[in-house]
Amino acid sequence: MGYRVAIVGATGEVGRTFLKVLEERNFPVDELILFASERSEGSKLTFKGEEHEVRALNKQPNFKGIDIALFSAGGSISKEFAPKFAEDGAVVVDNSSAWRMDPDVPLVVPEVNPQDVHMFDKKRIIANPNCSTIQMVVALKPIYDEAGINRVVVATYQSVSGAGAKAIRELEEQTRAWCEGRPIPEPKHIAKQIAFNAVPHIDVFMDSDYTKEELKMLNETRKIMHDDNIKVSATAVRVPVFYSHSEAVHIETKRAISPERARELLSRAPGVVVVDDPHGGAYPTAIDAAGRDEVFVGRVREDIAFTPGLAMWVVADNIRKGAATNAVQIAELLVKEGLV
Ligand code: 11C
Repeated sequence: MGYRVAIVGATGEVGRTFLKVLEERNFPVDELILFASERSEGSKLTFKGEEHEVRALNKQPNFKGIDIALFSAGGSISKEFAPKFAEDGAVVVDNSSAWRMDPDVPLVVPEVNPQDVHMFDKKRIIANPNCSTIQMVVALKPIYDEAGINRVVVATYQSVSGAGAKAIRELEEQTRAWCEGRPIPEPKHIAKQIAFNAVPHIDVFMDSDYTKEELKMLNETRKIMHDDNIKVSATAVRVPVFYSHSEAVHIETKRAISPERARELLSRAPGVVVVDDPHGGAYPTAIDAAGRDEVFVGRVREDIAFTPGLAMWVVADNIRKGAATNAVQIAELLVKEGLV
């Protein structure tokens, strides 16, 4: 049996990747209904060799007959439309930050807290975490289970695709201008020039002087791990990379764990690939992870500053595992558990 699947925000970076991932993983789709803004109405996207026309979300009288709706159209669209889809019978998997901290909405990474999908019934909405959180918790989970975790200090190196297609074009245009000896155009979508730069400013600054992106890494990790005692101090940095976020993660564990044991646990962990032979030149980079669904971990070593502790380097495709793939995995869990 297949499902009637809707995609909201179908023409965006994540929306298009939903289509690819559903096709690649052969998700049982009986009917696909694509929604976007009025601007994209009538445009066509291909799924399994067939063209599907995009409908304007705001012109639909109702959303009846949809089993699963995958949303990636920004927080305000999710706030307004996710409850409408849910009321009309769909289970919504939402990629925005709109519902993540709602106590009645589970926040799920299938490799970490798959059991939480069962708690979707109050609102019929399941939230997909932020990309930088997803890849970090997938790598933390086996360490947490073995040795416990008190605190994490993380610096991120985030690709421009996290800020959408316009930011990808901004990096392209600035780079082209520099190569052609022209003045670099003023930044519009990233706070400062991103070509040949590193910008420690993702999302808005909060009263604590951390950014919202950085606080998501704290709050979402606590919710996913069901542990309000974990401390996460993040510095989120945009770098001139198109796809994949990289993270330098430093962990204070509760009990000692050797790098060898951590590597062994990580290599057995679902969704993780260990690439760790630094003297032989093997460690993951953003380019290796782009287009892949796994979380890549390398540079596992004893942390010098935290005792007991570990340091590691974690890389994943932010549009795939950090967004579309994780959401489709949630939909797969719903099917497997008989919840749709
Ligand atoms: C970025 N992590 O790289 C952000 C994008 O809360 O879903 C995703 C923001 C979010 O800019």
